[in-house]
Amino acid sequence: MFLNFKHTTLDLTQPCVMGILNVTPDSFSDGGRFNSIEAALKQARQLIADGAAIIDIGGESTRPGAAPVSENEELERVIPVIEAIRRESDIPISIDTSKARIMLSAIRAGANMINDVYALRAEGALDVAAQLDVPVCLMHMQGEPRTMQQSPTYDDLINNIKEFLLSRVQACLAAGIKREHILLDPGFGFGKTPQQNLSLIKHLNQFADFGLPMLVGVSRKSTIGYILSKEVDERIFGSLALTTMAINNGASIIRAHDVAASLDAIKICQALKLAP
Ligand code: 7PM
Repeated sequence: MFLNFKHTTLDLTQPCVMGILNVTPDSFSDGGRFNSIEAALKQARQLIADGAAIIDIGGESTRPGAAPVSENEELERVIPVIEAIRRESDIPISIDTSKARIMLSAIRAGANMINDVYALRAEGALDVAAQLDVPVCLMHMQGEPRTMQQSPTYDDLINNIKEFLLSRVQACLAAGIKREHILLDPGFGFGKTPQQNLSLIKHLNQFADFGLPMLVGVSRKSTIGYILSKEVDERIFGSLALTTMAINNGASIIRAHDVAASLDAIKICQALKLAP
């Protein structure tokens, strides 16, 4: 399977890592705008050096529990960083947003794909994504980021998520988005209990029925903290264990903070798969 960006192609025959670049006021010591752009750029260089195939830039409008961010604020956070990375690298950049205007501006500024935890359900998002003609990742989420962890319920977890993803794929196709541009994500951590999150990874191969590449984000998430009783900065080994399972069950792209470590895990999975 291949993912076609405007100027490059990503070979998904072997799984790859999408490195996370958070561009939020608290993710970098905020000594003014220039400093925060410089800090983000430095982080991006590290992700690239570590072997990221894609950089995912998010201005935190979609984070679980996060207060909504205004459109202008999100633009001011994200666009200068995209431009700065583009000045020195051709690495595919993904914009993590649910807002149509951010998608449009980000792609104009040099981003190459859309990563939307809201699966293009926000006003105007479907049409803008179709117009932009770039790859889109459709993620499953039950409820809204602010409240989704309160009491997630499903009558059949895997099938409910499959039905949702199928309906979003159909909406995308009807809007004119190319099938080759669609990626699916079951939404680990988005409106699911720890048990439900684990089921997702265990049964991930069921989402392969769509024949579309799967993206999975488990990196440092609270389900790992729940199992291991560890704080967010101590979850790297737990993240790698889940990454291994996700890869074995068919994931093509792993969205992660710890790119070098994730890539090692992926390479071991691949080597094992090819072993006699
Ligand atoms: C707080 C809680 C801050 C959770 C940030 C997060 C995914 C995503 C995120 C994912 C896709 C994080 C999450 N998670 N996009 N954006 N898939 N496609 O851990 O799992 O970064 S935000």
